[in-house]
Amino acid sequence: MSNIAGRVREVFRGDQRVDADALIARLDAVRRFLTAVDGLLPDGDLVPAHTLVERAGTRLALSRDHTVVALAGATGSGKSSLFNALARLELSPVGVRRPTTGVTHACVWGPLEGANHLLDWIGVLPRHRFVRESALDADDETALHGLILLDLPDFDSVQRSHRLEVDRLLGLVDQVVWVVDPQKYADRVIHDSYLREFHRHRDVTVVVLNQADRLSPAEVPRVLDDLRRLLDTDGLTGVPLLATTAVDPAGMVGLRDTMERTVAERQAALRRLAGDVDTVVADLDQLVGSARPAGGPDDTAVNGLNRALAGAAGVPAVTEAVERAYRHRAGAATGWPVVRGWRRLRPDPLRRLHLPGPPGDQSDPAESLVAATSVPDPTAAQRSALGLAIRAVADRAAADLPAAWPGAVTSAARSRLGDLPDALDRTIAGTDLGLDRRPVWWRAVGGVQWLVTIAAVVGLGWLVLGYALRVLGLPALDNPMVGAVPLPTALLLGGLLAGLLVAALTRPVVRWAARRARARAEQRLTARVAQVGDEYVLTPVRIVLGSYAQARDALRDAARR
Ligand SMILES: Nc1nc2c(ncn2[C@@H]2O[C@H](COP(=O)(O)OP(=O)(O)OP(=O)(O)O)[C@@H](O)[C@H]2O)c(=O)[nH]1
Ligand SMILES: [Mg+2]
Repeated sequence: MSNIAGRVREVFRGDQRVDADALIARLDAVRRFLTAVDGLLPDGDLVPAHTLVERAGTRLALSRDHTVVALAGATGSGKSSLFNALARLELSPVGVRRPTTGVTHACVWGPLEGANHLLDWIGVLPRHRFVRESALDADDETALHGLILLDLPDFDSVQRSHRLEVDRLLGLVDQVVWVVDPQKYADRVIHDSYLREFHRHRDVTVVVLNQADRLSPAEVPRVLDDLRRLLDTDGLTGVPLLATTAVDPAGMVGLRDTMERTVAERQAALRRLAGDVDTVVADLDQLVGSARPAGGPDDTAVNGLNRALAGAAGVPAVTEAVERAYRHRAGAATGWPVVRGWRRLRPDPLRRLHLPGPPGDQSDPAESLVAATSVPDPTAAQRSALGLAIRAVADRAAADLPAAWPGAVTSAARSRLGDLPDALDRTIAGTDLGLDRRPVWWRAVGGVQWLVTIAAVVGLGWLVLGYALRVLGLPALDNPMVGAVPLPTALLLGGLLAGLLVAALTRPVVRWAARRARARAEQRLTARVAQVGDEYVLTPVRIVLGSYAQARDALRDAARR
């Protein structure tokens, strides 16, 4: 019997050592990943990673000297029998009524104190904890010191609570010994719902074919071969597969040896967590992919955004007003003095938009910090153009990112949309439109206009005086002559003509200068509006792209075994 029951079909495969520091570094990388994607990816996709970080931290902090091994399997496969056989004591009731074990039992090899915190965390009730340590057989059991063996309820149970308990514990233990029996070893439940799920934990998986004594010696290798084939299909190629007989001490040798090796290596906890990191990283990989993140939103999209922002901010209306205001103010400064006053009565085009009026205008609203302009609100078309431009920025920036990210990039691009109108208005109000100083040439032309007007007025006065003297019969003054024309007439006509001439010559210059002022204002406004776009749209997008890059790097670090 012993040659069959204790047979080890495959030597323990998980001989790759896991370095604790490297594992901690991988867990840190998962933590960095979670920080980077916080609020950007759906929380539901991140639950396993959060659970891993939390569990691994606790497991490593609790005890690295203990190895928690669970016996899991279908009801009646012999878990409790194996548990008792390994403990060499009747600790967990073995029964005929199925299922027998309803709550997890634990047996600790070595002092219980050190293991208690671990068992509290695992959730084994104190009355189901046993200590396998006595003065009589202390030496026999030394090789298993540090082992915490768990006898789990059945996972295929009719009792839902059993299944939940098993699922919970399988997430916490360091190693799992799957117990199957000759009748049910090929059951779909164990393979589809459990073993296959554990394929990333091959290093901490052992499968035993229990009740081997119920098979003939010739049948054992055949069943083991069949089981091995099934395990290969489950993705568990190479896991240790043993035949055991719980009712015969000789049939326990192989399993006992395996347990002793596991305990001596003190690697199971680290390997299990490393397998958990592998699983989490593999699942997260599709969220992050290997796309090289763009450095930032691309130029074409940004130019489109700036144009749309300028439209929504009313830049064309303001620049139009700048041109008209220039003409208006230049006209008031250089025009014929007689009509200047009348010109001044007409409202300044910029003041009408509640933008800076002519220099010296005391009621200037732009001087207050919370200026609000009366620039017309964006039209529906401008608003939708802005929406499309923001979308285009997000789409282009996220073009190479995996499916989980474009949504986050778009949300970021739109995150401050509600603040944009005010920000744009403040920017327009605060932009120096370049009209706050009167050009010197306005003053020069204005001075000339005054001179010629004074000349005309003097000429007119002189003529009126001469006429009055003549009417009153008083001796008239002798008018000096300029060529053939009397001086007062020359002054009047010359002054008037010169005024008209100066006005006519100035007009095209004013128009040209007004267009230049408009172009300058447009340049300044566009630059300021682009800054708003950068702050309110592009920066949030860049932050998400930065988070993506961090997440990708972190995941790459976490994947490094
Ligand atoms: N012949 C033989 N019988 C065994 C062996 N292992 C267990 N049995 C018997 O199989 C039955 C079930 O054993 P348990 O140990 O209670 O099985 P279990 O897996 O703990 O079952 P649950 O607690 O219901 O999940 C009992 O009658 C055991 O005596 C074995 O290796 N050989
Ligand atoms: Mg049992």
